[in-house]
Parts: sequence; C-alpha cells; structure tokens
Amino acid sequence: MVLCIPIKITRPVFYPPMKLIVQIPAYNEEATIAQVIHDVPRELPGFDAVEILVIDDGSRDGTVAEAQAAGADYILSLGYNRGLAFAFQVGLDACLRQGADVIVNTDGDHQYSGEYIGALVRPILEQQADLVIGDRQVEQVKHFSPQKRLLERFGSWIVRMVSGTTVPDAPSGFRAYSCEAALRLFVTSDFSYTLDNLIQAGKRGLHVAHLPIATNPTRPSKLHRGSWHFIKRQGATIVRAYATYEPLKTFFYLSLPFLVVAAVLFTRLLIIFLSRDFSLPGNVQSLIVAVMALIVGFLVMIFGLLADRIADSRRLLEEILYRLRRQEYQATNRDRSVQ
Ligand SMILES: Nc1nc2c(ncn2[C@@H]2O[C@H](COP(=O)(O)OP(=O)(O)O)[C@@H](O)[C@H]2O)c(=O)[nH]1
Ligand SMILES: [Mg+2]
Repeated sequence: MVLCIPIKITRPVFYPPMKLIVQIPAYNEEATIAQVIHDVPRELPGFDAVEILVIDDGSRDGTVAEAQAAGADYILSLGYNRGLAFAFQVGLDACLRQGADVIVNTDGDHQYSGEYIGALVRPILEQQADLVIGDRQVEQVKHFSPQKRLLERFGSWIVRMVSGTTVPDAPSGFRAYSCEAALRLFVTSDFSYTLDNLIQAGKRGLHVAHLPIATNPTRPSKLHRGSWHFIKRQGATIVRAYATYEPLKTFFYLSLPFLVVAAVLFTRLLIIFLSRDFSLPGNVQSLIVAVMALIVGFLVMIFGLLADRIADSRRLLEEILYRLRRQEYQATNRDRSVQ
C-alpha cells in the first residue's frame, strides 16, 4: 500500500495509519537528550503513532544510554563522528525505512520545545506544505550575541533571495518534512543540511511554510565556531547551491565585470579610432586588455552553458533517485497496514 501521499492529489477515501517520527541528531548530548525525548508528545491529532529516532553521531559520552533510558524507539549509531549533515541525511533515510509519513527534526541540546511539534506538522497534515521551518524569531533571542543575530538574519535574507522562499529563519534545525519532501531532498553539503535543503526545496518547487516558535537557552552552538568560520562554511553552501540550480545566471553575473570592462575599453578605442583618422596611436595596451577581457567574459559564459547542461543531467538524476527511493519506501512499507 502506498503510504506516501503525493502532493496535490486529494486524499484517498481510505486513510492509512499515519506515523510521525521525530529524529534527533545527537553528538555528545548526555546532559539534555533525555529532556528532549521526554518533551516529545507521544500522541498527536492526525497520527496513529509518534516515534523517536536518535542518531548518535559517534558520541563519546553517555548519550546512547540516556536516550535508551528515556524511551527512544530507535537509536542509529554512526560509530564515529560523521558530522551533522551526514547524520541528518542518514536519519531521514532511516525514518523513511520505518514508514514515516511525516518527519520532524529537532536538536539534542533542547534548544527547541516539543510543545510546538503539533503545530509544526499541521500544515503538512493539511497538505498546505511539504516543509515547515520553526522560526526562532532570532531578533528576540536574548542568549544570542548581537553579532550572531545579525549574521543569522543576513544569512536568512540571502537564502530567501536564492531559494525564492519566505522563510525568516533559514538555519533553524526545528523542521518538519512530508514524506514527499524527505524522498525528494538530499544533502550535499558536508557542514549543515539546513540551508542546502531549503534552497533545494525552493528551487524544486516544494511548498515551504514557517511557524514562529520560542526557544530555550542552551549551551553554545558547536556548529557556529566563530563568525568567520560560520560565514565561510554557510557562504560556500549558498554559492554552491545557487550555482547548481541557476548556472546560467551565476556564470552570467561572473562574466559581467569582464564584459563591462571590454565594452568600456572598446567604446573608448572606437571614439579614438574615429576621431584620429582611423588610427590608434599609443593604445595597444588598452586594445590588449579589451580583447583579453572580452575573451575571458565569453569563456565564463561558455562555462555557464556547460554548467547548465550538467544541471539538466542532475535534474534527471534527481528524478531517478526520487523514483528509486520511492520504490524502496513502498517496498519496505507494503505491509504496514497489518502492524
Ligand atoms: N556540532 C555538531 N553537532 C552535531 C554533530 N552531529 C550531530 N550533531 C547535533 O546537531 C544538533 C545541532 O548542533 P548545535 O551545536 O546545537 O548547533 P546549532 O544548531 O547551531 O545550535 C545537535 O543536536 C547536535 O547534537 C556534529 O558532528 N557536530
Ligand atoms: Mg543548538
């Protein structure tokens, strides 16, 4: 039986049992993981089951024991530390294998309150969204430094521009995925999944919603290791994602300075040429620079065309991956109705 209901198709008359899995990527979170697990509501309107998956990213403390004692349904141990982006993707795949219809991601440091999970998944249940992001309303978070607040707001603004979504808090880790979104999206960044996933979702036309939430004060972020580190890693993710989805635009913007220099120099040379009896005395250097700028500008545009072709192939690969995952999902969940 197909449990994943594709977007824009009205619900079947027969409602299959709905399962929500809350996944928690955790790296050395023994102090807070139990609190996060206890905070997850085990009964929610619209779901027959709410389960919890902890992805232990090679923790060297008592995270696993704490999670087990607190009642986590599944613990996925990655063995050694693979980083948040990897842990997140492996978690989504595991949730799909367990037959999740909706997946919520929350952090192991108890930054996010379980009380918002019901509201977070509602737009997905109502088929109004594929991805819902918890908006921490960063400007009001007192335990963030002014610098961090500014960075996060600026970063979110860039992501909105790039992705074409309206999400106010792009790096938020509190988010809900419909089964369709989890099957379609995949993380390519090795730093964090948050921006990567959001840009993919926006560019591939998934519906992205957001919900204002309040957050709990927590330990300092382990990902945000200083502003420069954060800008470098997240900046690289945004530039890569934009170039992947908009190669023609990206390479056109890159070629523009060269073409402008060439145009200005050629115009100047033309004026000199016409006003000095069709000769260009003493302007060989300008001519060389103009020709070089023109060549580089055109080469960059040609790279854009190549990148555009590669992006086309990637689109096909994405579709193949989606269909493969969907088949796996249907195969592993064929007998869910008898559970
Ligand atoms: N920093 C970090 N966090 C990880 C890793 N693997 C999983 N996580 C989890 O990712 C979540 C977010 O990390 P955190 O340091 O709170 O970053 P924040 O989102 O900036 O607050 C937490 O639940 C971590 O336990 C890892 O390798 N490094
Ligand atoms: Mg945190």
